[in-house]
Amino acid sequence: MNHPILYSFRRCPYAMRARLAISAADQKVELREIILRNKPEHMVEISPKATVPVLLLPTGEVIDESLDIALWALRINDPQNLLTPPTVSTEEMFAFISQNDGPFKHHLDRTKYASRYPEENADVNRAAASQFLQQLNVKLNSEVYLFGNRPCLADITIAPFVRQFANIDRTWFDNQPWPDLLRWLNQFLESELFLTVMEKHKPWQPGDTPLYFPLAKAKTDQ
Ligand SMILES: N[C@@H](CCC(=O)N[C@@H](CS)C(=O)NCC(=O)O)C(=O)O
Repeated sequence: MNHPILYSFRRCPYAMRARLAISAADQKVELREIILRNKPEHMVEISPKATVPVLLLPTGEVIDESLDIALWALRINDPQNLLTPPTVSTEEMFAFISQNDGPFKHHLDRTKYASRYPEENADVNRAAASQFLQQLNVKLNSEVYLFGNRPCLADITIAPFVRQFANIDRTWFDNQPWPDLLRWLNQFLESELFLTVMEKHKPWQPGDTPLYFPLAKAKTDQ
């Protein structure tokens, strides 16, 4: 095994975050697209908690938390300085990302999957999630990106979750008083980095020819 293996699911915001960082760091991995209801045995064997993304390194080490995968990639190569935001310390950036992964994701799930949480009020959760989005909008009033005039890890790790929230009801989302958030989200959705990591691939099956990422495009162009 020459390259790390990444188990991923295209639409999962955590897996997107891992692919975005791996792509920004230009680290070559074998990409194995999965279906959540039919996970590959090998993936579950190496990571029994069975969430995506999962990265298996050639050393045998398994990294199965999306932020840790992002850090693994960017600590090898970080040409855009995503780990060093212009206006805050790296620690402050991570504290902010944890607000996304904690309370915002909590309210996002209870808005998006309201029927799974019958005891919860979807409107209350939508309002709570919106408070976090208002905070992002305020940051983006004065800066192009969350922490300055260039993107950092917070932008690429939070944007997939804002996208997921926006897609619950895009018309409602687009009509909220957060123009700078909309500008930032749309810019992300149109970026080459995002479009590259959202290319569609068939689910992996044992014995398949390896599909390399992020070089998949260059490969098909040959
Ligand atoms: N904390 C994990 C969360 C990953 C996660 O929850 N991924 C979801 C998909 S978006 C998953 O795999 N869920 C398992 C399932 O649905 O079976 C990370 O950051 O990697």
